[in-house]
Amino acid sequence: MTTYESIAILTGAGLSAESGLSTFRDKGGIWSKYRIEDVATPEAFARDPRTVLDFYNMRRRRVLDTRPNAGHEALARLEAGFPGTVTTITQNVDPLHERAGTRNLIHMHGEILKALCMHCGTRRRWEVDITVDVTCGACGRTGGLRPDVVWFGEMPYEMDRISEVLEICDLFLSIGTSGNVYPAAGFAARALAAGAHTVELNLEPSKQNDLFAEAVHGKASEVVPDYVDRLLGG
Ligand code: BV8
Repeated sequence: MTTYESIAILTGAGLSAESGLSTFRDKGGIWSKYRIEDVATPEAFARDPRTVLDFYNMRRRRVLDTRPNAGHEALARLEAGFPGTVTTITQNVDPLHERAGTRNLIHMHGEILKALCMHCGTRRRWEVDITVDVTCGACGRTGGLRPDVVWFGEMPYEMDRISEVLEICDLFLSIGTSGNVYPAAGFAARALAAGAHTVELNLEPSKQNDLFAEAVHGKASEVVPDYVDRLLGG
């Protein structure tokens, strides 16, 4: 196995599927039950905050007692045992990477267990339902609290830091993502252009699959631990 110095990992909803969290575009996925325009844009929140808040309240309740699976645990083991740097960039808003022990983590689409006040910009940990009449503890105003997640049409978080990571990585792993949502879907091309070895670990080929030098298709709880064992010389 080549010795790498800097590993960039992109994860998506497929990594959390075996922890019981729905993916978005698989059969029966979230976008087969809800329209993005109704629940995952700032315009939807302005037009009908109750529907948007209920959508995230339902998903937040689901993550409260969800456990990481062997895929998350293998990535935490990789970060702990790899001699170079490992940066995990997740599209997921669930806390499963942290619960597995990953530390060097970028939640580019935000976190469902945090709330953001649209009036004063305060962010805080938030594990209960958000309703339109909740008052912000910082500014005292109501009606402005939303889940701290990045909606369609909003700029993902920490894009400058992500660009640096993609620029210097020599191994790029894409795990559990269909490669539909930008800018995340463009990361494989950027890693490839920077000279990285690109690997897809996914149930099936993603939209970006021709950008990967290597692909292992299967369940994350199986293919990710196997690949991490190979990287750690197991
Ligand atoms: C931006 C947080 C610009 C919320 C999410 C038209 C109008 C507006 C925007 C656009 C437009 N056209 C294009 C865009 C850009 C848009 C976009 O990409 N749209 C797509 C639909 C075409 N992107 C944006 O709007 C982004 N912002 O562009 O801002 C800007 C510029 C300057 C200034 C200001 C703004 C923001 C996008 C972020 C949206 N938020 N999530 C929430 O979670 O509710 S995106 C959402 O999709 C989730 O984060 C999800 O993770 C992400 C990506 O989906 P995947 O993770 O890939 O999940 P999916 O179900 O698709 O696939 C699962 C995969 O796993 C499958 O391949 C499956 O085979 C595999 N799998 C399943 N089970 C397993 C498995 N693999 C392994 N093991 C298993 N067991």
